[in-house]
Amino acid sequence: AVQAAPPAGTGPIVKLWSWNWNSVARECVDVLGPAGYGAVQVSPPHDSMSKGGSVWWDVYQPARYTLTSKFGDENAFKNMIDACHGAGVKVHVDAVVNHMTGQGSTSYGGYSFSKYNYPGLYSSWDFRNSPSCVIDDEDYKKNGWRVQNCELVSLADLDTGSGYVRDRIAGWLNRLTALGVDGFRIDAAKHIHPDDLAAIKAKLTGSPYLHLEVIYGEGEAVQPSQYTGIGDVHEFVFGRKMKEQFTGQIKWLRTFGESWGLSVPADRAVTFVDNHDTERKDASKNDATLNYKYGDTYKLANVFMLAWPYGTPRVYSGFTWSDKEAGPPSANGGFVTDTDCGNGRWTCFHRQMAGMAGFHKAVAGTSVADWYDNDDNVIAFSRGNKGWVAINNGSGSVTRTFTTGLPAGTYANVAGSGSVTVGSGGTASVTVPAKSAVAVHVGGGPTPTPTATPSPTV
Ligand code: LAG
Ligand code: CA
Repeated sequence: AVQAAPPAGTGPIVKLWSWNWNSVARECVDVLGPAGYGAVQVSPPHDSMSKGGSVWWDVYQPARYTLTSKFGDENAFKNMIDACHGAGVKVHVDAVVNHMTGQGSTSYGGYSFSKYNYPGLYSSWDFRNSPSCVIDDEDYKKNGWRVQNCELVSLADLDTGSGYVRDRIAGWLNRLTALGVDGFRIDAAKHIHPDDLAAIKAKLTGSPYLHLEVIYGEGEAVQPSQYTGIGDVHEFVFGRKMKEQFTGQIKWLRTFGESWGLSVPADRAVTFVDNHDTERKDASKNDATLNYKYGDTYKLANVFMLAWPYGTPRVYSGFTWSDKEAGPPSANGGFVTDTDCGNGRWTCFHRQMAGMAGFHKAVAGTSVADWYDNDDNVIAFSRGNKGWVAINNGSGSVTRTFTTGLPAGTYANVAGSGSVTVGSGGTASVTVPAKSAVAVHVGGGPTPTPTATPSPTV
């Protein structure tokens, strides 16, 4: 199979994490398609061990490759794909293929299994368990073999060197492709040897877009660069840098790029401010990221991600939490209930970024120009003659005349409300309130109705 890179002008990925299939289907039609999101990444759809809805992480323990999960059945899954495709949105599936379960014996499909025994699918000899070993923290720096062949948090590690196992994994992914799935996020890709992953990829039908979760760690034995020949790779340094900058001074972002020590080149990177793992990290840890609890700071970091040219951005949208283990809203023994963006249980953060999804799509292929900063926490830049953005991460409102690079006209602020009027010289007087952003692009959003006294503010 050939790696299909997203074509220029494709909208960003949105990860609707822990959403059920019916809710994703509705969101594709109502919000994602109209906003210009290019793809939606959904949670693992396989049958998994079940903790009755009390935790979120049960779905990272596959029990069987059937579409019987807490997010809905095969019909709901298929309907979701059709609805999303109808709205112009591709569907990416979270593929958990490094391992099976580490505990328990109840699945959402009501099937019996144990750690190294999955009737009809895998038996003891399909795992690297004689003797079994568990990955230790020190292995990451010292022993790449153990990172890929021992158990990740005691989860039964599949022998991905075996032809039988590779066939089962490829068969599962190909079934999803046959149902219309367009791409896969490969869970724990760092724990699968690149040769094994390449061999599985060679058995895939069609050309699904692959993005691999290979978490960068300084000086580690397994590096993202070992995987960029197989698919795009998740850029974990990006989120760490966003936290550092947006809790400091954002003027430094002027030079943001590979020279900052990012772990994946721009044309191979999937960038994100946070994901379901990093949002739960203790804030004191150096791999912790911003998350929805940071409010406007989080929002501004996402605006920057969607406005700055680096990789394929992915907006994250999960459920609200205080207990790090707690599962999504559910009923009837753990089945995830329909998303309600108004009940406070879901962040629905991607809706706040809907306008910026369109911005990202509109400015594809253009370069950064017209940089401005106030030597502190306000920045602005244009993207060719297609778009312009100002980000105020400071505590006071800023009003000034900016060079926008845009043709004269009035544009809707897709990062907030109000509009910007650009004069014939490409300049505009704009007010950017504290902790907010103004973003405008050619062809984006409805042209706002001019008011009696055209106000060039937000
Ligand atoms: C991932 N990427 O590589 C996922 O993004 C991450 O969320 C998964 O961990 C992990 N790899 C395995 O797919 C999550 C939780 C773990 C949880 C695991 C399996 O962060 O805490 O482990 O899913 O459900 C749990 C218990 C462990 C236990 C393990 C096996 O927390 O204490 O050892 O289950 O029984
Ligand atoms: Ca492995």
